[in-house]
Amino acid sequence: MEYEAGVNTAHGKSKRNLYVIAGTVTILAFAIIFVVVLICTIKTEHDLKETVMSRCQSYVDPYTSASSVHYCEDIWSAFEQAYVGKDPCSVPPEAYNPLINSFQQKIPCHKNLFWSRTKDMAHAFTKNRDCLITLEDTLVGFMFDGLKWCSSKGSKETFTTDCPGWTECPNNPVRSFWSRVSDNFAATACGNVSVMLNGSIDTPFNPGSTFASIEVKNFNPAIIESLTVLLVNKETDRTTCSDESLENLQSILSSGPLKSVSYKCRVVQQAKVKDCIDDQKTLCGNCWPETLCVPSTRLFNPRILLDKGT
Ligand code: NGD
Repeated sequence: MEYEAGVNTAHGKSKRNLYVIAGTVTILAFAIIFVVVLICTIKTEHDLKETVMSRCQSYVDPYTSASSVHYCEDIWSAFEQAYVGKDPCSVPPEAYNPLINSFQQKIPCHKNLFWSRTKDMAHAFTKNRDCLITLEDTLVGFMFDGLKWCSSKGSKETFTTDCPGWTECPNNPVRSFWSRVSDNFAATACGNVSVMLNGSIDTPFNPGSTFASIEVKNFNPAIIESLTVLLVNKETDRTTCSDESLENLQSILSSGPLKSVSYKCRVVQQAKVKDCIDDQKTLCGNCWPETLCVPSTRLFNPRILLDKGT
């Protein structure tokens, strides 16, 4: 009997121990998950701000003796106002108006290069050449290119994962950002501007693209003189300036409010663009003859034209 009682007590104790261990493990697991989620949440917000701030400072620093930290902090605050605490499908392009108004960067006339389905080529070109400038070479484009962000209704946080995709809902924070800054880049473009289009796809001028649906629509005919299409063809491509989609672009320009904007089109071999990227002795104007491009000298640097908005 005594033996049995001893066995029962020992059995009871080990059962209790098991419960205690299981309970502790469960609590620990929840605590670890909670800490990991907390760190991830703080880290994503911190990572985005850190990336954006360091891009901003690296852009602004070489051209100012004052600290760029406050300048970039102000831009970051104006940016956050657009989407923090909002449903990630209810952020319209106008939500970025405070960002647009938080600073100014004047792009000299004849420099704007728009692109559609030619991002890498356009950027490789402007990285080595000062004669043209894409949106992503301007401060606001440079700060946010390739990044993702969103928040949620009533939240104070910024997330960089599980944000709506480009086509998931039109008024998502990233798409609306690019719509608003593209609109501004186009609306302020002056003189002879260019667009690099892709001759390897069926519709180089695609009505659904940001270039067609936002940038062209926001051209200001009072300040834009001409648009030159640089139609980039690979060796085997046979796309010409008579492509139907380009004729549509031409007719958009020749009728309606943009009729004072003259239209030009050049077929440019991809290999020629690559030569121009690699060999900087070729003058910009010779990369696609007859383009109204000034020689590749450091006539200006857009960065020094940064100014605080009023
Ligand atoms: O269906 C899509 C999609 N469409 C566009 N994009 C898409 N992403 C998806 N996941 N799904 C995004 O827009 C993607 O990041 C592309 O790299 C980018 C540009 O799309 P593209 O090549 O079709 O060209 P767009 O004409 O729509 O817009 C380019 C012009 C150019 O003159 C810039 O001044 O509009 C300005 N931009 C717009 C959108 C995004 C720049 C960007 C950018 N830097 O990410």
